[in-house]
Amino acid sequence: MSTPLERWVDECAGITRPKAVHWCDGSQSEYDRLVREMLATRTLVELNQQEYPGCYLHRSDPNDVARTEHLTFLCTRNKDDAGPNNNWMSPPEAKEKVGALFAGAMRERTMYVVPYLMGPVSSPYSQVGVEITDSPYVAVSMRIMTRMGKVALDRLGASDYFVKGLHSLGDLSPDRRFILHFPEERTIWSVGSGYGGNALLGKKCHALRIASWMAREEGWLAEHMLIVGIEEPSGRTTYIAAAFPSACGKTNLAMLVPPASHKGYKVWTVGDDIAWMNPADGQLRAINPEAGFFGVAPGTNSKTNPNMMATIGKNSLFTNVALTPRGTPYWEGMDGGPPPEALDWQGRPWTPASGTKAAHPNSRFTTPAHQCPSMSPAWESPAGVPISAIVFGGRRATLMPLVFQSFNWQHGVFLGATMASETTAAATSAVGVVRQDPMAMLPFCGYNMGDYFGHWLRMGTRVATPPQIFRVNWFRQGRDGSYLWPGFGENLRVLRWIVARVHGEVAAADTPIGQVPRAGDIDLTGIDVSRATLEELLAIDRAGWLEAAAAQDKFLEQFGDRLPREIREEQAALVKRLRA
Ligand code: O2Y
Ligand code: MN
Repeated sequence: MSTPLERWVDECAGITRPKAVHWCDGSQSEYDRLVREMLATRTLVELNQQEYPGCYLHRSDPNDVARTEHLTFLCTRNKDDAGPNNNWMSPPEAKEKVGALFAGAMRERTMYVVPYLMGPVSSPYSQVGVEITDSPYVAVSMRIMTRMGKVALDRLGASDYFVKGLHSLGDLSPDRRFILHFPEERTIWSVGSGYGGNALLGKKCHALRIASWMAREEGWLAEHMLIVGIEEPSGRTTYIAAAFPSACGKTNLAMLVPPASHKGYKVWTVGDDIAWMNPADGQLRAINPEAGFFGVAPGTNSKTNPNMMATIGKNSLFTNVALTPRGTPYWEGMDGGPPPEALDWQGRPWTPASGTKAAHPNSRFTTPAHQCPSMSPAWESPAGVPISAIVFGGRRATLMPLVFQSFNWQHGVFLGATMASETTAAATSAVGVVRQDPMAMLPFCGYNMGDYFGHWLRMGTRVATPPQIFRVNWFRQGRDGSYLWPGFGENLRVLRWIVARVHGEVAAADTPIGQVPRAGDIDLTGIDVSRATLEELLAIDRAGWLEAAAAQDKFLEQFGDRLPREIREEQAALVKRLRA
């Protein structure tokens, strides 16, 4: 008798008509064979194996270089359940329209069946998914990003409870590209893209959009958050989960190296992008559902992220970076400056005088997490790590102080709900525009965000000791446009204040927007930041905040009846405090 998985695979093969079906077991030999096949078809280019053992370059279609939010849809029976934060298509329309694109789509290709586990192997919080894909690049990337193959099949057994992802490259035309989510059926359909968040379905599609829907039904949180442990010289480790919109330095923060002035401190990486947080023993405990990093290459170097540089030196896939004559990868902002000549991300001859970027601004590496020197000993703990603080951050040149704390959980949810950040190149949208991005989940929340805020409010009542909530902003600029705060490793000074607050070891000043550090409580020894600059970083511009509150109001109003009363009350209370 066949299993539900086998029946679904047969059904998909019947529609897509592949020339062969391969069930991935996740073994090294299978990975090596797929790599060899891709080298033969030039889907991969071998990098210098002395300097980058086990590393390869992939060039995606030039029209397929980033997530495409305008082609990403939620397909719920009721349109309001998707909310104004999602594009919506009715399930019957989606199945008819996009089903036609899958018909015969794999005719000349092999269909790879990729069973995967999101989360540590024996964790009760982990989930099984299966991605069917006609892209061997996706199959090998999924082996890096998830626990893939036999381990997932063993966990699934004959159960029908798994997230189903059907992916085909189609013809890679943006006109026939769709990323569809059917949360009521725990199903994902993706066609027309072979890249990143559109095609590696375990990541944004499963671990955020589908999982956030499941989390609301089941009483947990699936969030776009890094997870770190801050170990102090005393040996105490405090775990923090932090949400930042795409390309705000989240991965760098997850792998922060303490500055020389901070002997005895360690920052342990648990995850760099996604946190699943479950109530247990009166706290929220977090797991990282992923097993790898899909990091942005440009700007990564041994100053911004030495741990990542150490991670990507072997067994990694590089996508849309430039290639030097030595066979090594290059991207803007890499150590050592540009090479005199290279092939750019599209394989065209390039020199520093070309006037174009050598690597695509959204070029990436896919690399195994276990290779990262700062990986926490607890990163695969089945029970997860206890979260003491939740941090919401964004990229704001003005207004937003370096750090402040919410008055309580409800106010903290409001701080998350009103997050806004200047956009960057990670998604295909304009760069440098302030965009409201609640909890950094706007592109990833798999349901109506009004309901999502309600779910967050309820979660605070489900645990005896909920995490304390903070806002941070590393990106404040002075009048001359220079950054006021050095960022990177020095952000530990801010995290130390957060840790001290969590343990009740430092006071704060009440202001209309929340609890702000007293300037003397952020340690400035050993850095070139004056007390006056720190005061500027912590100052509250009431008029600016009132303007921002009006923009927030407009954003929140779109959720209509679905916006919880508590969020309206917090908004009104903020304005009242600012006017007082
Ligand atoms: O552009 C893409 O397809 C990838 S976007 C991405 C990748 C890794 C982690 N986060 C993100 C994001 O956009 O948040
Ligand atoms: Mn992300």
